[in-house]
Amino acid sequence: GVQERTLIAVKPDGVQRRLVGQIIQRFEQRGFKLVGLKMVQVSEDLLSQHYGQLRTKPFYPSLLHYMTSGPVVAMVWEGHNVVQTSRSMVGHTNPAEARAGTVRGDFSIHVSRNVVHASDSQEGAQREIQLWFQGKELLNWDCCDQSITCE
Ligand code: YYY
Ligand code: MG
Repeated sequence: GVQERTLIAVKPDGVQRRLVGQIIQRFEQRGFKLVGLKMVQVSEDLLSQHYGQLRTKPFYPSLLHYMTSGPVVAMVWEGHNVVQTSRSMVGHTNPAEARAGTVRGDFSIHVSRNVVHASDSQEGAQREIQLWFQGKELLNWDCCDQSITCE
C-alpha cells in the first residue's frame, strides 16, 4: 500500500565513492518519500542481526568486515510497492547480472562491493527498519504531490 516502507542503505563503498547523492536522487525522482535518513558507523552486533540468515556463508566474515569498514548512509523510503520497486531499481545482487539502469548495474562490478542494500520483502523491511531506526527517527509527513504520483 501507500504506507509501505523499505530500508535502503548506501554501503561503505558507495559512501567512499561519493555516490550518496545520485542514489538518493533516483529514489526521489521515482516518486518515493524519504521518511528517515542517517549516517552511521555500523556495529558488528547490528550487522550480525541484519545479515543473520547469511551466518553460514563463506563470504560472511568478509561481508562483516566490509560493512564495518566505514560509514553507511541508511534511509527509509515510503510509497506504493516501494519494496519490490526498489529491489528492481537496485538490481541483481551480482553486478555482472545487474542490468544497466539499476544502481548496481551502473555503479558496480563485484558482488562483494555492490554499493547499496535494499530490503527484499515487506516482512524483511519491517524487521530491518526496526533494527536500524528508532521510531522517533522516522517522520510521518505529507508530500505535496502524493495524490499525483499514486492512487
Ligand atoms: O539482498 P542482496 O544484497 O541483493 O543479496 P543477499 O543475498 O541478501 O546478500 C547480502 C550481501 O552479501 C550482498 O549484497 C553482497 C554480499 N554477498 C557477497 O559478498 N558474496 C556473495 N556471493 C553473495 C552476497
Ligand atoms: Mg538481502
